[in-house]
Amino acid sequence: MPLSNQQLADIFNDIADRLDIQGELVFKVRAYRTVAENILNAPRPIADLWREGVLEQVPGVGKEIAAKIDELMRTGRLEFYERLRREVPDGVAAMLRVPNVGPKRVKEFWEKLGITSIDELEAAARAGKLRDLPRMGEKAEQKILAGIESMKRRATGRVRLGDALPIARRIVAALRQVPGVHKAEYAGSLRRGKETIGDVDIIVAASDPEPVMQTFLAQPGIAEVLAAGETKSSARLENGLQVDVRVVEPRVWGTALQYFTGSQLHNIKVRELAQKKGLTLNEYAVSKLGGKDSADGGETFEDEPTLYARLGMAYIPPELREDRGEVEKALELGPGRVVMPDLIALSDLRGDLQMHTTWSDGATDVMSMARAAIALGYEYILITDHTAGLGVVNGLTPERIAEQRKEIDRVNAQLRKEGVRFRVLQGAEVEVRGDGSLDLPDEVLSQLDLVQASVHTALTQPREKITARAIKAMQNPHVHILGHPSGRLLNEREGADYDWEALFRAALEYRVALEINADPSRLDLNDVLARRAAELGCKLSISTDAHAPDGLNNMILGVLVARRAWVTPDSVINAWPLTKLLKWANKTRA
Ligand code: DGT
Ligand code: CA
Ligand code: CA
Ligand code: ZN
Repeated sequence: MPLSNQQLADIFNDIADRLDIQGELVFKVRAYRTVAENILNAPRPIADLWREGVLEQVPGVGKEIAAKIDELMRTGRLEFYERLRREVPDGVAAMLRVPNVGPKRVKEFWEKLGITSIDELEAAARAGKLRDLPRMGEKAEQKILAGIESMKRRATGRVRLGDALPIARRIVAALRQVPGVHKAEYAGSLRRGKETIGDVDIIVAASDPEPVMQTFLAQPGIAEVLAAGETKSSARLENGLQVDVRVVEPRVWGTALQYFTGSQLHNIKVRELAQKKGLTLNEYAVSKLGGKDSADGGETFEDEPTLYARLGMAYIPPELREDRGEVEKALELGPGRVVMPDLIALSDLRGDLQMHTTWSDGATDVMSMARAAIALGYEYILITDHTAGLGVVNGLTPERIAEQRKEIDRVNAQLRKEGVRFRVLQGAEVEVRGDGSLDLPDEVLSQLDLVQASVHTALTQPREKITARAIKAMQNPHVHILGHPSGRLLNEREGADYDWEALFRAALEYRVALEINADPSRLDLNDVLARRAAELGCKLSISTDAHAPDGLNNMILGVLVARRAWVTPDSVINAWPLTKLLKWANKTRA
């Protein structure tokens, strides 16, 4: 198969990119770009010119490049290019696609900070590690972050929950400050805690919409105003996220919030039920079917619980409103009750069981993570640095695990001296190798308080193989948690194709907890899988995978996933008191 003009152009552009990152002379880099451009514009297939021996007819193609095209056409590969790809890794070259990031910056990120992928770049920007580089600063760092978010949105048109939530909270907080505003809330998929968000829907209760709209349209980060109406405005933010703001009268708050929270399927189900009771329902009111227009006759509701009660239903938390059985349940329970009253909440969590420190690829030491966790009100944390097998800088070896234990002991002793009731536990995020074996020996694993095993590589193995691999890892009696089970990255990469039912049954049998990883790019297990796992009786852990103290704040994202999965605190191991957790960890296994 001869290469197409497009394929050739892509290769030469890629060569130019990588040479550029290496700091190659400008004219050399430009020569490759020019050739790529001319190949794309060539009126005939380059393969034909090659067969005819007239490659040099293409403008910019001299002896050297003709030889390269010849090698590519003959062998399908180019030694020069293969070497360049080894020298400049794919992830490094990929960073050029980030807006406001050019070859000079890529070179610096790579050489000075060891960053080799867009994900690492994103993490570094979030951790504030880019700002101190030459010609950077905080503003440039923020721009790069917004650029990455917008790239990730472009893939699906949807923004990750973790990217939308802080923005929506900031805008809602600003709107609540506006004089005359009774209530303001984000609704839609964001209020339901969905893993990705199409757009943000904000509802405001106020008698005078004008100052609300003024404040909204003056928010920082707005790239474009899409609509500026009296009671509804829309804007597109710099990261591509669209935000709609609607102002309603305070007396219709309950119906409006319910309507715009959705989901659409949930609302359809609720409306059908209302109709069976002879009622109609819209964003303003509940009215008698066949009666007068709701505007002049309907019954209004100032909050959601009274609205659901009027329809003969228990209150339904927003995260459950997906028409996955919640409406039936609400009818069964009836007015005045709550569906899943014991649904897990952020305040139920007593610790965080996945985080990284400078012992592997984290940003800070053990004590810094401990202090941040104490400030969040936790009772314990599990430090889970990477093992050496993943090839991250600094992966843990058995020797370094012993050294780390000493540091953790020192931290615990110091906290005890200060009278702080808090325990740092030692764990590790152990690599599950391609064959399901772990990259630390059992005698080392047995010394850790809790062990998390994670599959990071060869996620595309066929279903049977990867399922058997994860199950084999779980069979190791020292493994307690399977980390980010699917390995998916939101908007970026599909997860592994497991036989989930088999995986969950194995988790149950070998008493391994499955993680809901709260990292904004993971949320893994997802809501549907986590619900099934919990239903089968599997234990879960909800953890942030923080690589810096700030990352611990992502816990809410995992909690939202767990709530969408109908999870209660009894099945979440880090909602348990420390003594119960350790007792469970020390279980002897047959
Ligand atoms: P998204 O933005 O795609 O992540 O999902 P949602 O659920 O936020 O949907 P969106 O923004 O289109 O609409 C917000 C809510 O408005 C939706 O969840 C339910 C409510 N709604 C009620 N009836 C309708 C309808 O007929 N069409 C649409 N689009 N939304 C409706
Ligand atoms: Ca929406
Ligand atoms: Ca919307
Ligand atoms: Zn991991």
